[in-house]
Amino acid sequence: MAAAQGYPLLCLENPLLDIQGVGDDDLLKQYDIKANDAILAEDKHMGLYEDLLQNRDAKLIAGGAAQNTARGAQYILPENSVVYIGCVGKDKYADILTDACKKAGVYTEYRVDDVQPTGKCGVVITGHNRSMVTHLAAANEYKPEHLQQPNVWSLVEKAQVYYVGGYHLTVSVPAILLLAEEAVSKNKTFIFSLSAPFIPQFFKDQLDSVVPYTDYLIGNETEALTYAENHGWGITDITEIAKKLATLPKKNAQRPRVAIVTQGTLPTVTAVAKADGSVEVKEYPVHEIAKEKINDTNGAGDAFAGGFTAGIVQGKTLDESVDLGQWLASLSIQELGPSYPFPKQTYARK
Ligand code: 26A
Repeated sequence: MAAAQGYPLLCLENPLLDIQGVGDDDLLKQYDIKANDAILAEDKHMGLYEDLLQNRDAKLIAGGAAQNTARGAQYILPENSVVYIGCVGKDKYADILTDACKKAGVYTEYRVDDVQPTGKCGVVITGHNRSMVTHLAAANEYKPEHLQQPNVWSLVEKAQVYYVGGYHLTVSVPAILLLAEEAVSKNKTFIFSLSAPFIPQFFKDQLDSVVPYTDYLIGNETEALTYAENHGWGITDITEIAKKLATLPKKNAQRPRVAIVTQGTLPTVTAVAKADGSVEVKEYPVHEIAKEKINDTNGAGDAFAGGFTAGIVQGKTLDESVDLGQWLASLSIQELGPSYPFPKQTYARK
Protein backbone atom coordinates (compact mmCIF):
# COMPACT_ATOMS: atom_id res chain seq x y z
CA MET A 1 0.00 0.00 0.00
CA ALA A 2 1.10 3.50 -0.73
CA ALA A 3 0.38 4.47 2.88
CA ALA A 4 3.38 2.41 3.95
CA GLN A 5 5.56 4.08 1.35
CA GLY A 6 4.02 7.43 2.10
CA TYR A 7 2.44 10.03 -0.11
CA PRO A 8 4.73 12.12 -2.36
CA LEU A 9 2.68 15.31 -1.80
CA LEU A 10 1.74 16.67 1.62
CA CYS A 11 -0.59 19.67 1.93
CA LEU A 12 -1.32 21.72 5.05
CA GLU A 13 -3.89 24.42 5.76
CA ASN A 14 -7.43 25.12 6.93
CA PRO A 15 -10.18 22.59 6.20
CA LEU A 16 -13.41 24.56 5.65
CA LEU A 17 -16.89 23.82 4.48
CA ASP A 18 -18.08 26.32 1.88
CA ILE A 19 -21.63 27.62 2.25
CA GLN A 20 -22.07 29.02 -1.23
CA GLY A 21 -25.01 30.96 -2.58
CA VAL A 22 -25.77 33.52 -5.25
CA GLY A 23 -25.99 37.06 -3.87
CA ASP A 24 -26.48 40.62 -5.07
CA ASP A 25 -25.28 44.12 -4.25
CA ASP A 26 -27.75 44.40 -1.39
CA LEU A 27 -26.34 41.32 0.31
CA LEU A 28 -22.76 42.59 -0.16
CA LYS A 29 -23.80 45.93 1.32
CA GLN A 30 -25.70 44.37 4.21
CA TYR A 31 -22.58 42.52 5.40
CA ASP A 32 -20.16 45.23 4.34
CA ILE A 33 -18.14 42.95 2.03
CA LYS A 34 -16.51 43.47 -1.38
CA ALA A 35 -17.64 41.58 -4.50
CA ASN A 36 -14.28 39.84 -4.91
CA ASP A 37 -12.41 39.29 -1.66
CA ALA A 38 -11.46 36.82 1.07
CA ILE A 39 -11.63 37.93 4.70
CA LEU A 40 -11.81 36.58 8.24
CA ALA A 41 -15.28 36.89 9.74
CA GLU A 42 -15.99 39.55 12.35
CA ASP A 43 -19.07 39.77 14.60
CA LYS A 44 -21.00 41.68 11.94
CA HIS A 45 -20.62 38.76 9.51
CA MET A 46 -21.87 35.96 11.74
CA GLY A 47 -25.45 36.09 10.41
CA LEU A 48 -24.28 35.57 6.81
CA TYR A 49 -24.10 31.77 7.02
CA GLU A 50 -27.72 31.25 8.12
CA ASP A 51 -28.81 33.99 5.73
CA LEU A 52 -27.17 32.16 2.80
CA LEU A 53 -28.72 28.84 3.84
CA GLN A 54 -32.21 30.17 4.57
CA ASN A 55 -32.63 32.79 1.85
CA ARG A 56 -30.14 32.10 -0.92
CA ASP A 57 -30.51 28.36 -1.45
CA ALA A 58 -26.85 27.97 -0.48
CA LYS A 59 -25.06 24.70 -1.10
CA LEU A 60 -22.60 22.96 1.22
CA ILE A 61 -19.42 22.21 -0.72
CA ALA A 62 -16.01 20.97 0.48
CA GLY A 63 -13.65 23.95 0.54
CA GLY A 64 -10.54 25.23 2.29
CA ALA A 65 -8.08 26.57 -0.26
CA ALA A 66 -5.24 24.03 0.07
CA GLN A 67 -7.72 21.20 0.55
CA ASN A 68 -9.13 22.15 -2.86
CA THR A 69 -5.57 22.14 -4.20
CA ALA A 70 -4.94 18.71 -2.64
CA ARG A 71 -8.05 17.26 -4.32
CA GLY A 72 -7.02 18.95 -7.56
CA ALA A 73 -3.51 17.51 -7.53
CA GLN A 74 -4.86 14.03 -6.73
CA TYR A 75 -7.25 14.42 -9.70
CA ILE A 76 -4.19 14.27 -11.95
CA LEU A 77 -1.70 12.16 -9.98
CA PRO A 78 -1.70 8.35 -9.63
CA GLU A 79 -3.72 6.88 -6.72
CA ASN A 80 -2.47 7.50 -3.17
CA SER A 81 -0.32 10.50 -4.02
CA VAL A 82 -1.68 13.18 -1.67
CA VAL A 83 -2.09 13.61 2.09
CA TYR A 84 -3.88 16.64 3.54
CA ILE A 85 -3.50 17.95 7.10
CA GLY A 86 -5.53 20.50 9.07
CA CYS A 87 -7.88 20.78 12.03
CA VAL A 88 -11.63 20.03 12.04
CA GLY A 89 -14.31 19.67 14.74
CA LYS A 90 -16.41 16.65 15.72
CA ASP A 91 -19.47 17.29 13.59
CA LYS A 92 -21.41 16.72 10.38
CA TYR A 93 -19.39 19.32 8.49
CA ALA A 94 -16.20 17.38 9.24
CA ASP A 95 -17.90 14.25 7.88
CA ILE A 96 -18.69 16.07 4.62
CA LEU A 97 -15.04 17.14 4.26
CA THR A 98 -13.70 13.67 5.07
CA ASP A 99 -16.09 12.20 2.55
CA ALA A 100 -15.14 14.62 -0.23
CA CYS A 101 -11.45 13.90 0.28
CA LYS A 102 -12.10 10.16 0.34
CA LYS A 103 -14.01 10.36 -2.93
CA ALA A 104 -11.18 12.38 -4.46
CA GLY A 105 -8.63 9.83 -3.20
CA VAL A 106 -6.95 12.28 -0.81
CA TYR A 107 -5.79 10.79 2.49
CA THR A 108 -6.67 13.08 5.42
CA GLU A 109 -4.78 13.25 8.67
CA TYR A 110 -6.95 15.75 10.55
CA ARG A 111 -6.41 16.97 14.07
CA VAL A 112 -9.88 16.77 15.62
CA ASP A 113 -10.71 19.51 18.10
CA ASP A 114 -13.06 18.58 20.95
CA VAL A 115 -14.45 22.07 21.47
CA GLN A 116 -14.66 24.11 18.26
CA PRO A 117 -16.92 23.27 15.32
CA THR A 118 -15.48 22.69 11.83
CA GLY A 119 -14.58 25.95 10.08
CA LYS A 120 -16.84 27.39 7.42
CA CYS A 121 -16.59 29.86 4.58
CA GLY A 122 -19.56 31.91 3.41
CA VAL A 123 -19.20 32.33 -0.35
CA VAL A 124 -21.32 34.99 -2.03
CA ILE A 125 -21.38 34.65 -5.82
CA THR A 126 -22.20 37.74 -7.90
CA GLY A 127 -21.53 37.19 -11.60
CA HIS A 128 -17.93 36.04 -12.05
CA ASN A 129 -16.94 37.40 -8.64
CA ARG A 130 -16.87 35.57 -5.33
CA SER A 131 -16.69 37.06 -1.86
CA MET A 132 -15.51 34.76 0.91
CA VAL A 133 -16.05 35.26 4.63
CA THR A 134 -14.28 32.67 6.75
CA HIS A 135 -15.04 31.62 10.31
CA LEU A 136 -12.03 29.42 11.06
CA ALA A 137 -13.27 27.91 14.36
CA ALA A 138 -11.60 24.45 14.64
CA ALA A 139 -9.27 25.21 11.70
CA ASN A 140 -7.68 27.83 13.95
CA GLU A 141 -6.83 25.13 16.52
CA TYR A 142 -4.19 23.38 14.43
CA LYS A 143 -1.07 22.73 16.54
CA PRO A 144 2.51 21.92 15.49
CA GLU A 145 2.43 19.12 18.11
CA HIS A 146 -0.03 17.30 15.86
CA LEU A 147 2.53 17.33 13.06
CA GLN A 148 5.24 16.08 15.44
CA GLN A 149 3.39 12.91 16.49
CA PRO A 150 5.41 9.94 15.20
CA ASN A 151 2.69 8.62 12.85
CA VAL A 152 2.12 12.07 11.31
CA TRP A 153 5.79 13.03 11.16
CA SER A 154 6.48 9.81 9.31
CA LEU A 155 4.13 11.08 6.56
CA VAL A 156 6.09 14.34 6.55
CA GLU A 157 9.38 12.50 6.21
CA LYS A 158 8.11 10.34 3.37
CA ALA A 159 6.71 13.27 1.36
CA GLN A 160 8.89 14.82 -1.35
CA VAL A 161 6.84 17.95 -2.04
CA TYR A 162 5.05 20.22 0.44
CA TYR A 163 2.21 22.54 -0.47
CA VAL A 164 1.16 25.06 2.18
CA GLY A 165 -1.62 27.58 1.71
CA GLY A 166 -0.72 31.09 2.81
CA TYR A 167 -4.00 31.25 4.73
CA HIS A 168 -2.33 29.03 7.32
CA LEU A 169 -0.15 31.99 8.33
CA THR A 170 -3.16 33.15 10.34
CA VAL A 171 -3.18 29.84 12.25
CA SER A 172 0.26 28.32 12.91
CA VAL A 173 3.55 29.71 11.59
CA PRO A 174 5.47 27.12 13.70
CA ALA A 175 3.68 24.26 11.91
CA ILE A 176 4.53 25.78 8.51
CA LEU A 177 8.16 26.22 9.55
CA LEU A 178 8.44 22.56 10.61
CA LEU A 179 7.63 21.57 7.02
CA ALA A 180 9.76 24.34 5.56
CA GLU A 181 12.82 23.31 7.62
CA GLU A 182 12.32 19.68 6.64
CA ALA A 183 12.20 20.74 2.97
CA VAL A 184 15.39 22.79 3.19
CA SER A 185 17.36 20.26 5.20
CA LYS A 186 16.51 17.38 2.82
CA ASN A 187 16.42 19.43 -0.40
CA LYS A 188 12.73 18.74 -0.96
CA THR A 189 10.32 21.06 -2.78
CA PHE A 190 8.35 23.69 -0.85
CA ILE A 191 5.40 25.32 -2.62
CA PHE A 192 3.52 28.20 -1.01
CA SER A 193 0.62 30.40 -2.05
CA LEU A 194 -0.07 34.01 -1.13
CA SER A 195 -3.78 33.07 -0.81
CA ALA A 196 -5.42 36.50 -0.46
CA PRO A 197 -4.51 40.21 -0.35
CA PHE A 198 -5.08 40.33 3.41
CA ILE A 199 -2.15 37.93 3.92
CA PRO A 200 0.62 40.29 2.63
CA GLN A 201 -1.35 43.20 4.08
CA PHE A 202 -2.00 42.07 7.67
CA PHE A 203 0.31 39.04 8.07
CA LYS A 204 3.41 40.59 6.53
CA ASP A 205 5.90 39.52 9.23
CA GLN A 206 4.58 35.97 9.27
CA LEU A 207 4.80 35.87 5.46
CA ASP A 208 8.33 37.29 5.48
CA SER A 209 9.41 34.50 7.84
CA VAL A 210 8.23 31.80 5.40
CA VAL A 211 9.07 33.25 1.95
CA PRO A 212 12.83 32.44 2.19
CA TYR A 213 11.90 28.74 2.29
CA THR A 214 9.74 28.83 -0.82
CA ASP A 215 10.84 27.17 -4.06
CA TYR A 216 7.58 28.04 -5.81
CA LEU A 217 5.63 31.10 -4.72
CA ILE A 218 2.15 31.30 -6.27
CA GLY A 219 -0.25 34.23 -6.23
CA ASN A 220 -2.76 36.10 -8.32
CA GLU A 221 -2.38 39.66 -9.58
CA THR A 222 -4.12 41.35 -6.62
CA GLU A 223 -2.05 39.39 -4.11
CA ALA A 224 1.15 40.26 -6.00
CA LEU A 225 0.19 43.94 -6.12
CA THR A 226 -0.66 43.96 -2.40
CA TYR A 227 2.65 42.26 -1.62
CA ALA A 228 4.56 44.92 -3.59
CA GLU A 229 2.62 47.75 -1.99
CA ASN A 230 3.07 46.49 1.57
CA HIS A 231 6.78 45.95 1.02
CA GLY A 232 7.19 49.48 -0.28
CA TRP A 233 8.45 48.36 -3.67
CA GLY A 234 6.79 51.21 -5.53
CA ILE A 235 6.06 49.05 -8.59
CA THR A 236 2.75 47.95 -10.07
CA ASP A 237 3.92 46.07 -13.14
CA ILE A 238 3.09 42.36 -12.60
CA THR A 239 6.16 41.10 -14.49
CA GLU A 240 8.45 43.36 -12.43
CA ILE A 241 6.81 42.18 -9.21
CA ALA A 242 7.19 38.52 -10.25
CA LYS A 243 10.89 39.15 -10.96
CA LYS A 244 11.39 40.71 -7.56
CA LEU A 245 9.55 37.91 -5.79
CA ALA A 246 11.80 35.38 -7.54
CA THR A 247 14.97 37.12 -6.37
CA LEU A 248 14.03 37.53 -2.70
CA PRO A 249 16.51 35.86 -0.32
CA LYS A 250 16.32 32.07 -0.36
CA LYS A 251 17.44 29.42 2.16
CA ASN A 252 17.91 26.47 -0.19
CA ALA A 253 20.42 27.53 -2.84
CA GLN A 254 20.14 24.14 -4.57
CA ARG A 255 16.81 25.10 -6.11
CA PRO A 256 15.98 28.31 -7.96
CA ARG A 257 13.03 30.39 -6.73
CA VAL A 258 10.13 30.44 -9.15
CA ALA A 259 7.37 33.04 -8.80
CA ILE A 260 4.08 32.36 -10.54
CA VAL A 261 1.41 35.05 -10.90
CA THR A 262 -2.00 34.21 -12.35
CA GLN A 263 -4.19 37.01 -13.70
CA GLY A 264 -7.67 35.64 -14.32
CA THR A 265 -8.16 35.57 -18.07
CA LEU A 266 -4.88 37.41 -18.73
CA PRO A 267 -1.65 35.42 -19.22
CA THR A 268 0.04 33.66 -16.31
CA VAL A 269 3.48 35.17 -15.60
CA THR A 270 6.44 33.15 -14.29
CA ALA A 271 9.85 34.39 -13.15
CA VAL A 272 12.76 32.06 -12.44
CA ALA A 273 15.80 33.36 -10.55
CA LYS A 274 18.89 31.85 -12.21
CA ALA A 275 22.11 31.04 -10.38
CA ASP A 276 24.00 33.68 -12.42
CA GLY A 277 21.75 36.41 -11.02
CA SER A 278 19.57 36.77 -14.11
CA VAL A 279 15.82 36.23 -14.06
CA GLU A 280 13.95 34.36 -16.78
CA VAL A 281 10.41 35.64 -17.37
CA LYS A 282 7.68 33.90 -19.37
CA GLU A 283 4.02 34.48 -20.14
CA TYR A 284 1.42 31.79 -20.77
CA PRO A 285 -2.00 32.70 -22.25
CA VAL A 286 -4.82 30.93 -20.37
CA HIS A 287 -6.99 28.09 -21.68
CA GLU A 288 -9.97 30.00 -22.94
CA ILE A 289 -13.47 28.71 -22.37
CA ALA A 290 -16.73 30.31 -23.48
CA LYS A 291 -18.09 32.74 -20.86
CA GLU A 292 -21.42 30.93 -20.69
CA LYS A 293 -19.63 27.75 -19.66
CA ILE A 294 -18.40 29.36 -16.44
CA ASN A 295 -20.35 28.20 -13.39
CA ASP A 296 -18.44 30.22 -10.77
CA THR A 297 -14.83 31.19 -10.10
CA ASN A 298 -14.72 29.94 -6.48
CA GLY A 299 -11.60 27.78 -6.28
CA ALA A 300 -10.09 28.73 -9.65
CA GLY A 301 -6.75 29.69 -8.07
CA ASP A 302 -6.69 26.55 -5.93
CA ALA A 303 -7.33 24.42 -9.00
CA PHE A 304 -4.48 26.15 -10.83
CA ALA A 305 -2.20 25.41 -7.87
CA GLY A 306 -3.42 21.78 -7.82
CA GLY A 307 -2.66 21.18 -11.48
CA PHE A 308 0.64 23.03 -11.24
CA THR A 309 1.71 21.10 -8.14
CA ALA A 310 0.76 17.78 -9.76
CA GLY A 311 3.12 18.70 -12.57
CA ILE A 312 5.95 19.49 -10.16
CA VAL A 313 5.36 16.22 -8.25
CA GLN A 314 5.66 14.34 -11.56
CA GLY A 315 8.90 16.11 -12.42
CA LYS A 316 7.36 17.95 -15.38
CA THR A 317 8.84 21.17 -16.78
CA LEU A 318 7.64 24.61 -15.70
CA ASP A 319 5.84 25.02 -19.06
CA GLU A 320 3.98 21.75 -18.63
CA SER A 321 3.16 22.40 -14.97
CA VAL A 322 1.68 25.83 -15.76
CA ASP A 323 -0.32 24.27 -18.55
CA LEU A 324 -1.67 21.59 -16.18
CA GLY A 325 -2.62 24.33 -13.72
CA GLN A 326 -4.46 26.34 -16.34
CA TRP A 327 -6.21 23.23 -17.61
CA LEU A 328 -7.44 22.20 -14.16
CA ALA A 329 -8.58 25.78 -13.40
CA SER A 330 -10.61 25.83 -16.62
CA LEU A 331 -12.32 22.58 -15.57
CA SER A 332 -13.02 23.77 -12.04
CA ILE A 333 -14.73 27.04 -13.01
CA GLN A 334 -17.24 25.00 -14.99
CA GLU A 335 -18.28 23.19 -11.77
CA LEU A 336 -20.21 24.37 -8.72
CA GLY A 337 -17.66 25.76 -6.26
CA PRO A 338 -14.12 24.40 -5.89
CA SER A 339 -14.86 21.05 -7.52
CA TYR A 340 -13.62 18.93 -10.41
CA PRO A 341 -15.64 17.06 -13.04
CA PHE A 342 -16.37 13.36 -12.71
CA PRO A 343 -15.98 11.14 -14.62
CA LYS A 344 -12.43 12.41 -14.85
CA GLN A 345 -11.33 14.38 -17.88
CA THR A 346 -7.96 13.58 -19.35
CA TYR A 347 -5.36 16.18 -19.95
CA ALA A 348 -4.11 16.83 -23.43
CA ARG A 349 -1.43 19.45 -23.86
CA LYS A 350 -2.41 22.65 -25.63
C1 26A B 1 -8.00 31.84 6.69
N1 26A B 1 -8.88 31.92 5.56
C2 26A B 1 -9.53 33.19 5.33
C3 26A B 1 -9.07 30.83 4.71
C4 26A B 1 -9.95 30.83 3.62
C5 26A B 1 -9.99 29.69 2.80
N2 26A B 1 -9.23 28.61 3.01
C6 26A B 1 -8.41 28.66 4.07
N3 26A B 1 -8.32 29.73 4.92
N4 26A B 1 -10.84 31.73 3.11
C7 26A B 1 -11.40 31.16 2.03
N5 26A B 1 -10.90 29.94 1.85
C8 26A B 1 -11.23 28.95 0.80
O1 26A B 1 -10.80 29.44 -0.43
C9 26A B 1 -11.45 28.61 -1.39
C10 26A B 1 -11.46 29.32 -2.73
O2 26A B 1 -10.21 29.65 -3.13
C11 26A B 1 -12.70 28.67 0.65
O3 26A B 1 -13.11 27.65 1.52
C12 26A B 1 -12.82 28.29 -0.83
O4 26A B 1 -13.09 26.92 -1.00
